[in-house]
Amino acid sequence: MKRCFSSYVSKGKRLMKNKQLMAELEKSMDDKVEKARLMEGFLGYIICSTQEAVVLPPFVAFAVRPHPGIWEFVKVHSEDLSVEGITSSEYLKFKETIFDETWANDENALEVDFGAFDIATPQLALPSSIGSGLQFMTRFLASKIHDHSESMKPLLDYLLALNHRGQNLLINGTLNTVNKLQTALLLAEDFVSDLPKSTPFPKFEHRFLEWGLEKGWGDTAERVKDSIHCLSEVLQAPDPLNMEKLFGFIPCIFNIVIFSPHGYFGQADVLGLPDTGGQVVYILDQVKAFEEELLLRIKQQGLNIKPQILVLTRLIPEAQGTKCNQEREPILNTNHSFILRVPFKTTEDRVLKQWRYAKDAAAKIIDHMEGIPDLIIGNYTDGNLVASLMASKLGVTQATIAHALEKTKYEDSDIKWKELDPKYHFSCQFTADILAMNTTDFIITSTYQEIAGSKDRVGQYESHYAFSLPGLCRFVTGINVFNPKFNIASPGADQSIYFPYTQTQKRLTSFHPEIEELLYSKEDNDQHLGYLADRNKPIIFSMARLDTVKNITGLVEWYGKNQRLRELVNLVVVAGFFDPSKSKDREEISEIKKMHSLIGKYQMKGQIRWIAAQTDRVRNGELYRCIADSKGAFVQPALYEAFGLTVIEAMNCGLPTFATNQGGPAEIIVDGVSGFHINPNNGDESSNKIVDFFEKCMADSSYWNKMSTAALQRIYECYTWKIYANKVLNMGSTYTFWRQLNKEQKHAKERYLQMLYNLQFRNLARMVPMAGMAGIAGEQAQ
Ligand code: UDP
Ligand code: LCN
Repeated sequence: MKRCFSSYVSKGKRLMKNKQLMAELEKSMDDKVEKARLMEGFLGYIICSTQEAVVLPPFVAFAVRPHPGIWEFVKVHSEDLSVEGITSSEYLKFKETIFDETWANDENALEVDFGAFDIATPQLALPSSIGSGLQFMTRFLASKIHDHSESMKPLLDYLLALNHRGQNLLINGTLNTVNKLQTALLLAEDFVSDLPKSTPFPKFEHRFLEWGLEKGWGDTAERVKDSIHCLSEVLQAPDPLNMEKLFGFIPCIFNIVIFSPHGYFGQADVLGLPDTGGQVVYILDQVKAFEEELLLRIKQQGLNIKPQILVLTRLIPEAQGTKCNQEREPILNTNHSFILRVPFKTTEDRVLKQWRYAKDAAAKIIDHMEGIPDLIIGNYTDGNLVASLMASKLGVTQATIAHALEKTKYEDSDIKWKELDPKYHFSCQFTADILAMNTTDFIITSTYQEIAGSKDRVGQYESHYAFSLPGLCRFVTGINVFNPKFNIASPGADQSIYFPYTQTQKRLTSFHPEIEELLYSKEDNDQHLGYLADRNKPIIFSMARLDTVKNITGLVEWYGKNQRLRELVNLVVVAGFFDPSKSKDREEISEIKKMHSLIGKYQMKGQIRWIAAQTDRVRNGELYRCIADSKGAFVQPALYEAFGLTVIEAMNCGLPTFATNQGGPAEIIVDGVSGFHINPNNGDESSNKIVDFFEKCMADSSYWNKMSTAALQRIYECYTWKIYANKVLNMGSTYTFWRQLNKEQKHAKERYLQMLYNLQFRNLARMVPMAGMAGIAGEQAQ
């Protein structure tokens, strides 16, 4: 160990990642038995569990991550090997010393610690529970209002405050004590028990009013009785099951605002434009799911209320032929949901006024909804920041979403922010992210890995736990992933578009001639390149934006190199377009060139079909199914994928799917059961796994069907919009109650956040050059 530590410090001060630490540890030990013993020892354990270390001779400071979400900081003296625990602040100072020594030694450097405000907030303890915030919160709330009737008062206040446009719901002001409420519930339950189950609520509404009970309990006597009984149980002795049920039927959310200001947000002709990938698909599908669920709940609550959902985005005057210059647009396949576009306005000297967008948007929303919303949801940095400003100002419950955060995309993006700022404005972006994460009442994520990563990979949110922007701010606690505000609610795919290939009655056969042309015609044109000589072979299919990270060129190369695979199947990819001179994106240009060169290098003509980006989702649905008809498979080879909508679209169509083990897809698919994981960093292993599957299918014709059915089963159990909408609406009502219960602490934290926003963020935003406005919107998402 001494040899190892002396090699660590021999090169002077530096930052070392786990791989380097392990490599030097290996080099310092030649005896195998000794090595095994040392690895099991305390220092061996520290090194193995370390994400990164700071070498400041004679010390080495370690950021140890023994489990997802759990961080410990220690420093080791390289000569006597003494170990001492240090705080996150001390560790960050060590790290800063490498990049900005003056700042690291400045006693007045700005340190922000949001952990200081979380003393009264219950925290999860088990890494495996991270992301199950709602479940935990329900249990916590049940215990919090458990002991005596005085502790029930916040629940009573919450119920008394329920209303829609001034009309009381569930109870009115006459039931102003817990005892009075309990008595009324008892009388009402007795009364409804004697009625036929299907008696509609209006038939006995007048009796309820006599007892101080209002609308909202249910549409029939049976449902009303059930709801009343549930509340009585909670008031008698709260338990998590009844609490969960209670927050599932309480009528508290009718109007939702969703912010997604960046990029081109539209319903047609936008897929493929900067920043318009899965994000737009996700929001439009989410709106439809919310509306359906709200309508169902409202009906079951016995109410006659129209829900309203607004997606707030930016109005783009030069809309490039899209509808992004229209102020209001109804959302297709919904009855009460709209896109509302508000421009980014500047003052005469062309400076974007702080608050201006949030203020303009608030006025439009209130005008459209004729009141304030019940829930505000932000998306990505800018959307989450505006949502935070507005939710704090209006006192409304807030949620944030950001399936892909920027910080983990670039190594050391925090500590090296000064280098990257001219291009990416990370100082501004990370500060905004931290403000939003701490302001919001709950955070909706798509998978566990998004929050807390995996055993070896740090989660996207987790990377905001302790970090430093030297010269600017040291976040000693940015956000803690054990906070119960974190929730996993995975998206689904629109099942009216992505349905199984076996549902022959629903199949969109009118698209078949076009799809036939797209897949099999022999001539090249601006829609497709290359051809498939043997159309009897199954097709392996992929579809993605032509970004480096999507690794479509990786898949093409794996295929090119694997003769066995080439003999068994054809390859079809939908990605980007063919003429590099038509792209403005450096990455895309290089990927286009790489595609051409790979097709030439491996002489793949006759086996590969490259199709240009496709914007018609409905036809794409049928395309997935036609691939299933060929008894093919979908392959998602990304180097990293936050969630991966194409994976669940393919699975919804009954297409066996191979997807990257880096990111969300690793959770969506259970390897070997509902699909397969592939390692994007090991092409040979991945392409052989695909061949093995097709060989097995040839030997056993039922195997393909088995995998297809298992993919569908996985989707129906875990990845539908119905499950999503139900979960998120329950979060809305539960966290609204928690906001009320936690009022004082939330208020104190809000004041601290306001200070950071005003004194720090606004100055940073002011420094972003005006000409880059479109650039910021364009570069930060996805
Ligand atoms: N998509 C499309 N045409 C294309 C490429 C992608 O319609 O040429 C759709 C795809 O079906 C999916 C979305 O765009 O709905 C991509 O979402 P995903 O989560 O896979 O990746 P993202 O683009 O968001 O990184
Ligand atoms: C952003 C991504 O990077 C994808 O992985 C997701 O599927 C998409 O958003 C929708 O959430």
